[in-house]
Amino acid sequence: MVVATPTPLLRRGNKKNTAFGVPTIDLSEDKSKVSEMIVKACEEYGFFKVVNHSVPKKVIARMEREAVDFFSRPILQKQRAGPAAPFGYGCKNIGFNGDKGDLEYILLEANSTSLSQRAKTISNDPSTFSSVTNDYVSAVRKLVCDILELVAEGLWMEDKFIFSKLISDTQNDSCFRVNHYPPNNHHHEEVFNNHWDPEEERLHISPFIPTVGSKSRVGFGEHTDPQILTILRSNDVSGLQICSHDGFWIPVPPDPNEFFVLVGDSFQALMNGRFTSVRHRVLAMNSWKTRMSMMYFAAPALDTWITAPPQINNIIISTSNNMYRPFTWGEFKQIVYSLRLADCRLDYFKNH
Ligand code: GA4
Repeated sequence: MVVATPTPLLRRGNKKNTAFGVPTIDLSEDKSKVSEMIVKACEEYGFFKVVNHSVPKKVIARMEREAVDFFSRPILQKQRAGPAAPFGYGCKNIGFNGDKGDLEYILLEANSTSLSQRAKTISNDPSTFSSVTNDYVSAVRKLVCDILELVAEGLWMEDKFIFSKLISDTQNDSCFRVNHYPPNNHHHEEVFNNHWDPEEERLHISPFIPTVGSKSRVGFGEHTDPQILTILRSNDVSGLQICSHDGFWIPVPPDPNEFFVLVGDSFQALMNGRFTSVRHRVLAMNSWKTRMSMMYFAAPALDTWITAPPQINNIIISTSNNMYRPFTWGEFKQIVYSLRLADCRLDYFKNH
């Protein structure tokens, strides 16, 4: 069990290490301290930022360049890599059940064989695209594994690899996504986004969303990620917001040099509710610049059982029963794709 310490584990509000209360974890600090801080952040927010990670700047910059290059192409060329069903190029349509967002994206399986196939439809130089993407994905997969090992240590688990082995497994079902949000001005839309459908305009303004003038639109509607962990990196354009446990939307200032980590539904289930997945969304605020973000969604193999290991239940004194019935990642994915973006998918697996 993590022993409560008198010093605050998350330096919230500390100007140097946090902004707007986003918990920030310095991976170069003392390991036992870092592991406790990560556990705390997963419990309190399901979200944190990591600094001093080991992903080389070059690997990030190359990936960014490939993605910028792709999105700058004419729509007809981009559509050759689509539709995203679920993998490939997608524009405005999210999933299969009518969700829409003010964005275009590429969604890729994060394994090298399918990547090199897909790359042929994405780039004029597919071997460069797939090697750059592979380098990026391998580096962030390593980051996920490091973080999952720190979580296991922070929880005093006997097996340090209990979570990370789900992702280092060669059969892992992780995916990689690059989202591209048009700037929030109509002139640009006409020029850059000539496939814009004005009839859908009404979908972009919701009464629940604080508007900046009348111009704030939903880039990516609120949802939780179904996987175990997500590693997000964006350029310097804002838009991401996370929902706190008490229901407040917190804007996350972008930081192109660092990574944000999001707890997904599967981690919530693996932790028997001790961690909760973070609801988040992207609003197209009054920015004149294009936001681009890349996410690695870390998921286990399809036949992996998602259920709290016995040691987890031993350390959660208050809940000795499983909150969710055991399910495989494959089974969960099926439910995920049958529902809408904003739905609470884990509710379908709740034990009553
Ligand atoms: C949200 C997290 C990932 O981006 C994603 C998304 C997926 C998709 O775009 O195809 C989903 C969405 C995400 C959750 C609900 C379903 C599936 C769209 C959708 C409406 C790739 C994922 O795994 O789940």
